[in-house]
Order: sequence, then structure tokens, then C-alpha cells
Amino acid sequence: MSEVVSVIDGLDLVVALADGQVHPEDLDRARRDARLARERRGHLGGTLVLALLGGTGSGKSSLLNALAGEAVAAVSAVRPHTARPLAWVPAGAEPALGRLLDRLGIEARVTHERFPGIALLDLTDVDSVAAGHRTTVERLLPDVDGIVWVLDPEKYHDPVLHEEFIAPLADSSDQFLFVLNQIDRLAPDEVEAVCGDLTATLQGEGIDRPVVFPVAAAPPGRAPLGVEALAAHLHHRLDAKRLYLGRLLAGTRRAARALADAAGLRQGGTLHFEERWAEAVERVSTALAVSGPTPGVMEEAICTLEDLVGRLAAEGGGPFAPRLRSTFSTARLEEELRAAGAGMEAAFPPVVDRSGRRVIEPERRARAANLLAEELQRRLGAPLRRAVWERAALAASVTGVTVEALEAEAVLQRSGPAAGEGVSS
Ligand SMILES: Nc1nc2c(ncn2[C@@H]2O[C@H](COP(=O)(O)OP(=O)(O)OP(=O)(O)O)[C@@H](O)[C@H]2O)c(=O)[nH]1
Ligand SMILES: [Mg+2]
Repeated sequence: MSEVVSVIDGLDLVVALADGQVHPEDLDRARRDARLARERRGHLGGTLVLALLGGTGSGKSSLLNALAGEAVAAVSAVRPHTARPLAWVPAGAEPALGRLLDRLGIEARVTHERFPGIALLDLTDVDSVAAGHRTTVERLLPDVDGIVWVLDPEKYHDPVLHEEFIAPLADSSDQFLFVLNQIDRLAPDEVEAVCGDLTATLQGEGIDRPVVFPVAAAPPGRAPLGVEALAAHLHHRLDAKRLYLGRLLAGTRRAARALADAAGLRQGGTLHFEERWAEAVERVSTALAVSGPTPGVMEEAICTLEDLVGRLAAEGGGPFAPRLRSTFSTARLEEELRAAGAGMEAAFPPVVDRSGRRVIEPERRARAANLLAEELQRRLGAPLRRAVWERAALAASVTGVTVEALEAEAVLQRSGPAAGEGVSS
């Protein structure tokens, strides 16, 4: 499956390969796009990953079970209970999710088909983790899409939770969701009052618009309350995330395309390099082996190579053209040709007959031509091929990113929209 992370990696590769082939401003723009995508907080993949956090006994594991519609996580009246974090992950989720769980050290994983696209992490309670472990939550924030703070009517004011965790992280509150669990233990009119009080407390801590869901995940002898509304909200978040990722992928495709345009890749060209090079070298080396580096032969040889460089440059177009022409200037072509010709003359000293004509038997001539061809290959063929190859590599990586992004977009579209998938079964 094509993954968002690898598409972003692909854009990074395109940027690296385009370095030197496009204007620095074009490069900076693409670099910024890749950085913005990377800096987004949350899991870079098609699954919405939410961590359940809260004090011990607030009902995190019970909430997971209520959403799952079955007993996935162990629940107990003995505190604290959940000692090993558990991930409830959709079947067929992207490999990046597995890597995220590895990074977080969550080994216990249960797959489900209930809410495609939604993963819930049941973590150990925050208050039995010694104070100062806010860093654990801080480390979690960039990797998960959201934190569901599970509170209960007794401890929703718990200073440890508020002062140690929620208030200091108010800047990340767009990733927060609050569940007031165990509302069955309150009288109906108290639910609203407690929710209002909680909302006011959170606002006082800098969370302007806290999203609070009153829920009873495991009311004794009754069906859960408020879980459908919470599930609908999670689906809404999943849709929003997929929409965002779809735009991100399309933006990545556009950024790669823009670099390809800036490098003049759309004009094609630089195909058939090997044939053209072999043809030019054959012509040049045979003429030089037969006649030696006379001014006329040299001039014609330089023209042949100039013509090759000119055609590669013109077909490549964009900034590639002047770069190739200046790297393989006429002066350089002449210099390399002279050096290669001198080497050939030294290895196969010419014999001149009585009438002053250069004589070289066919067998020696062929060897001289081969030697010259090898020299030209080393001096000009290899660097020319490298220049053409760099361009081809850029073209290939742009195509790679485009194809991968399109595939990832198709995967997102196939799995969405998520809204409306029922929680009650
Ligand atoms: N009355 C009532 N009891 C609940 C509700 N939700 C959970 N409980 C009970 O609260 C206790 C703790 O629930 P858990 O789900 O284990 O709580 P937890 O947050 O996972 O606790 P730790 O794993 O220790 O962090 C259990 O006895 C549950 O049955 C609820 O909505 N109403
Ligand atoms: Mg638990």
C-alpha cells in the first residue's frame, strides 16, 4: 500500500535530486512543502490514532470496550488496573501504524473491523505514573492524532491531571477531546452542570473551545450511554483527516510536478544517449586514427561533439540546457580531444611514407581508434552520462512520487468517507 510517509519521503528525494537543476527559489518552495507536511502533528497515515488518557479508574478501558462493542481491554475495580498499554487497530491498517506502535512500545494489539480507519490506544493511567511524566504525553502528541481525556464525575477536577498535564499542554488542545465518563452516577440535571463546570475549568486553563462528551461507558446493568455521539465525532475527525491528507498528497504531487517543470523535464529529451554517444565517438575516433589530429579532422571532431552536446541540451531544455553547454563548452571539448589524440599518437606513433603521407595498417588503426574511443569515454562520455543520468533520476523520482501519491489518494478515497458507519450493533 502506498503510504503518505513514503510520498513525503519521495518529495524529499525529488528535492535532493533537483538541487542544482532548478532555480534555488523553486527548490525552496518544494522544500517548504515537504517540511510543512512533516511538521504536522499527528500520525502521518490514513488511520486516525487516538490515545485514551486519564486518571486510574476513570474508565479508559471501559470506554474502549464500549466503542468496540465487546470486551477488548481488561476492566477492573482494582486500581490501577491497565499495566500494559493496548492498541485497538483497524484490520489492514497502513504499515506506518505498526511502526508507530513499535515506537511507542505498545506490544499488545487487537485488530478490529468495527470502525475502519480508527485506532484507539488504551494507555496506563496518568496519575499512577509519577508526576513529571508529562514528557510521556508530550512525546505522544506529535505522533497521535488526538488524546481522549477520560474523566469521571469524582475526579474531573483532579489537580494532578489539570496542573500536570492538561493546562501545560493547552497549546495542543486542538488535539484534545474530553469524555466525562460514568454519568450514570449523576442525576440527569447534574450531568449538564458538571459538564458546564468542566468546560469552564478547561477554558480557564486556556482551552477556548473544549469538546466534552458526557458518556457512561459501563453503567452497571445498562447499555452504554452517549457512546454513539462520541463515535460519530471520531468519524467526523477521521473524515477531516482524510480530507487533509488527500490535499496534502495532491499538494505533494503538484510540488514534484512544479520541480519537474522548473527543471524542464516535461520537454523530454536525453533519451537514446548511449546510441548517440557511440555514434559520435565512432566517427571521431575513426577519423583521428586514420588521419591523426590534423586541424581539419580536429575541427570536424569538435563539431560532432558540439552537435551531440547541443542536441542533448536542446532536448533537455530548462536550466539543464545552459548548464550542460557550459560544463561541456567548446574549449573543454577541444582540450579533451587534443589530450586523447596526443595519447593515441604516443601509443601508436604515426609512420610517414616517402611522399609524406601518414601510413597505418588496418589492424593498428583499429587498435588506435579503440584506444581513442576509450579515452573519450573516460574524459567526456562518463561525465556527460552522469549529467544525463541525474536528470533521468529526477524524472524517475518525480514519476515515482506522482504514482505513489495517486495510489495513496485512491486508498484514502476507497476507505472514506467514514461517517455514518454505525456504532450500535
Ligand atoms: N458506574 C459506572 N462505572 C464505570 C463506568 N465506566 C467504568 N466503570 C467502572 O469503573 C472501574 C474502572 O474502569 P476501567 O475501565 O478499568 O478504568 P481505567 O481508566 O481503565 O483504569 P486503569 O486501567 O487503572 O487506568 C471499573 O470497575 C468499571 O466497571 C461507567 O460509565 N459507570
Ligand atoms: Mg484500564
